[in-house]
Amino acid sequence: MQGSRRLLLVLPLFLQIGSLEAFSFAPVNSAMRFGLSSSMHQISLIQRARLTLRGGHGLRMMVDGPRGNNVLYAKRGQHDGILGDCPYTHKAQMAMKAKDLQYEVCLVNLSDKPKWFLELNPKGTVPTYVTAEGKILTESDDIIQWCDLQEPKDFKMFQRPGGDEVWNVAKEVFPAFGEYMKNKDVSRNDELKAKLDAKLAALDSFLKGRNGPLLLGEQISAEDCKLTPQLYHISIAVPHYVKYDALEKYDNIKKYLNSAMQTDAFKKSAYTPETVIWGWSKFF
Ligand SMILES: N[C@@H](CCC(=O)N[C@@H](CS)C(=O)NCC(=O)O)C(=O)O
Repeated sequence: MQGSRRLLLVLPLFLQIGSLEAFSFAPVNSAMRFGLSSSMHQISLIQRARLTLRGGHGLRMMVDGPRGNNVLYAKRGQHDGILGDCPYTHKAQMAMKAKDLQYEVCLVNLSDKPKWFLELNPKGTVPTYVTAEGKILTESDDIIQWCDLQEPKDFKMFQRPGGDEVWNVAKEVFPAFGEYMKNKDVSRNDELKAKLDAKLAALDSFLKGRNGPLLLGEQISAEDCKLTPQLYHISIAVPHYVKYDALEKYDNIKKYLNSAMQTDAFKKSAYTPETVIWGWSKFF
């Protein structure tokens, strides 16, 4: 551990971090459908200070003290110690987990950004990753490119053949979803719903007949890291808030999402469906 202002505690096995109890809520239907475990957040999550210690798991904890190298700064969720909903952080973490990289996660309250975080990344965005060498990466694409330079170097995620072609179609989906979800003008609802449906239809027909199970075959690509967290949001937030299963008729998308969600990279980097719902609650 670097950084004199940080204190790392290795908790004995009989201690428990009280807020881990918050991880044990029941997964909602969509998560169960995709085999997502609500306990996955216990993996490699570094707890910030202010937690109550009550007995249990042998976890390492970073007591309030930001900064240091090999730390990924991510959005804090609905409680202390809960990873927040951010598809860009999820994208970066999927790539890091796909490469089996070890690092710490530090959760940042984006509603009340600490001064030290703004000094670290004046844009105030997550993911922010400080590499082991102290290089500060503030864009998820840069983090994926950095992952490509790590061992095993022959496993590349960025700019694989076919990636641009997939992304040309896939990139249209999330903005259409966001526009539909954030819309306050009731008279535009049908139009925006139809627009999202058209983008999903285009993606579904693009995926039809392709060799899977992932977008570019067996190995995770940068496009999987981008698209899976986005489809994950759509699969949860639309049925929850709009009572409409946007993916229902799109078997190729569902098949793809199911495969992507079964990867270790996804499971080790995902936040729970409840956190997705919490994240979108400010628009409803
Ligand atoms: N282009 C950035 C986008 C990152 C981004 O927009 N992250 C959101 C959270 S999902 C954020 O930090 N927003 C700032 C805020 O909420 O104040 C990337 O790909 O890393």
